[in-house]
Amino acid sequence: MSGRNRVRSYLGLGGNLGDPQAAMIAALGILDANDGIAVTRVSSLYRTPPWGLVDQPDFLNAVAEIETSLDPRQLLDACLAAEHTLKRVRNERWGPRAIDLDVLTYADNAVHEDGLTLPHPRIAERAFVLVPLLEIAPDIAIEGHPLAQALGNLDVGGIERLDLPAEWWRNTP
Ligand code: A4P
Ligand code: MG
Repeated sequence: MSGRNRVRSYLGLGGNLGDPQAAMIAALGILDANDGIAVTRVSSLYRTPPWGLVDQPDFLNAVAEIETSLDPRQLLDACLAAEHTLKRVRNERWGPRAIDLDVLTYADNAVHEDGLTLPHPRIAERAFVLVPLLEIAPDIAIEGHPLAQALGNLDVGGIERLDLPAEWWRNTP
């Protein structure tokens, strides 16, 4: 990726069907192989109670920091293509899935377009996003509001950090 126009962005990863850890490793490998994306850091992996539709298995969640030369729409499309490659079955809203990739932030950009909202509108409501995000970006703010403050309003009960090697997400050849 060229050094010009590199933008820092954070991606949320989640899944609760099949082997979500393997699906996340594969998804990060697909994204990092994109000429316009470099995965620079990934949080620990967390086991999290289901949010929204609660009668489903626990999720695994993580957050990745990337640098990208793609524009926001191209980045979303790359995430959707990676999900598709990993054969995510799209059915119920908030229902079970093998891999879900959300674009959380794209520098400080605010985007309100058909099919793309940035920053992701529900970051501050979701401990399963905030806990891994604050692990790798403790000072991150949205529209001037530090996200660390939002965590105080959320229930983090049941969220468990998995004891894995720091580079758990690297694709082994
Ligand atoms: N879309 C718009 N903005 C964005 C963005 N910033 N990033 C559009 C990603 N997508 C964005 O997404 C539907 C459409 O949203 C996309 O095609 C894109 O055009 P989706 O992922 O198919 O929809 P969804 O997942 O069914 O709904 P939603 O509201 O995105 O749900 P989430 O946020 O994905 O939540 N509990 C735990 N513990 N952990 C989880 O990971 N995940 C969900 C799903 C529910 N409960 C969970 C977890
Ligand atoms: Mg989603």
